[in-house]
Amino acid sequence: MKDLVVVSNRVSIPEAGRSQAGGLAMALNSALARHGGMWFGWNGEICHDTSPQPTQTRRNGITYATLPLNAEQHNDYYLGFSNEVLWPIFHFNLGAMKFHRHHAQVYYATNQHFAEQLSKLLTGDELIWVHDYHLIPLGEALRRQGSHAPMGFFLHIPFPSAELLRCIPGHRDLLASFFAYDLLGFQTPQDLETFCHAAIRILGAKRSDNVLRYGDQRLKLGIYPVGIDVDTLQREAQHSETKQAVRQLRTSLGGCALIAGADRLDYSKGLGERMLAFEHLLDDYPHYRRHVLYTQVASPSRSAITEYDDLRQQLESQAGHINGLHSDLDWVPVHYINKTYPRTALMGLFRAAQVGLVTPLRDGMNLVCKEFVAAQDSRDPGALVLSELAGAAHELEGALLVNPYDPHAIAEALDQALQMPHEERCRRHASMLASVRCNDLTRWWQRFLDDLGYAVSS
Ligand code: GDG
Repeated sequence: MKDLVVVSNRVSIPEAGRSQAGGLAMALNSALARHGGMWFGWNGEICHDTSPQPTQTRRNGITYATLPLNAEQHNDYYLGFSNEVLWPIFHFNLGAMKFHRHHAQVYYATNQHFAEQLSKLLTGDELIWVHDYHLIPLGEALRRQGSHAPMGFFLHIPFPSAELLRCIPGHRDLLASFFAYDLLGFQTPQDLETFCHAAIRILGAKRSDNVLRYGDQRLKLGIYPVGIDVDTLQREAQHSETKQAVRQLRTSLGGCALIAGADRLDYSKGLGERMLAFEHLLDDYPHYRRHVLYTQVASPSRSAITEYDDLRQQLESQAGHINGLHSDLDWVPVHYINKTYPRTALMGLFRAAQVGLVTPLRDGMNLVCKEFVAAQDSRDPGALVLSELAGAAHELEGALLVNPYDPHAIAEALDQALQMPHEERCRRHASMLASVRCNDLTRWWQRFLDDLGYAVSS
């Protein structure tokens, strides 16, 4: 069996006694534990070296080869081209794009540097799985280093239309670089179709079913919706009920219905529109005043980028405005929290909520809504209000789907969710839980690696 090499922009090495941060990290660790192998990427640090070198750490049979970024790479590759060009364009937000030719050059150079460093660690008998938009040209750079390994790429975020892609200077090269991989995975059928359309239209690629040919390169495409570890999250949510903080949260509700959201603080998550929607709920349905609370956790993210800092200030102002206008001495309607909580606390928050509010303006998948479903007590589940522009909307038919740009429509859906009869809540929740179980996290990585031609031992 070939060893597996996972490459992602960011790698967090598990530390003894500390719970693993994200579900996705747990999934990739479990894939690596099953196959043996290595996880390569940035360690989150910034250094002064011009050519940072990786260091290797072994944990539970997995090698973590991580390297720092230098200041230029951090500014131009990570903050610049990845997060001020690719992230906004791939989320259909042309207005947030800030292109600098030098950032694009450093993006390619950093991918080349990663490929050179990674190549030194490869034996030639591995299967390589590259993740996300920071590393699109990595496969091409590895091929230049002489790698013939089976190589797959998974895009966690949406793929933009050809017209938007064309706004990125150098988009032809970027698009062509996908063809260095053997398998390209997307979250939804729509992303796969927009990619094919762009490759055919811009590059003149030829399609036959889910295979694209460009010159002598052949690229297989597939759909792999990312899921969650349902059993673990259900256990955490149940267990959270014994925790004092969650008990205090329930007591503090004082009989009010709780609407809950928890997201990275990112303009793609539609947080401003959500605040407006909650304000419309209080204005248009005044009987909810003093009977409903909205708690929004917005965990800090990419704060070195101006748009993210502006959004933080905007949300503080919106929450302050709603509370200033609507609060009473014994009732504060919005709890806006700009910090990162342990995952168990989030699961406790979701379990205590009558409504999960997840309204990204665009999202590759969105795991929060799936986590909300897993956290519910199936005897008395909450309802989910979900953006129709999240990848997860393709799977969660039991959610109340809304257009995230329409705060009045979100307020109407909130009203419907708050009034939803018990029988309907149970029916919708059962359907969503079945779907979340069907496409769980293990199935995601197993299907991807199977399709990459790797025999996964069960
Ligand atoms: C990208 C794509 C795709 C949030 N606040 C806290 C916290 N979170 C956790 C959530 C969830 C994760 O962060 C966010 O995942 P999402 O899927 O919602 O969004 P992105 O971070 O944008 O992820 C997305 C995903 O990749 C996977 O392919 O679904 O579309 O954009 O797990 O629970 N976690 C903790 N504290 C917080 O305060 N511990």
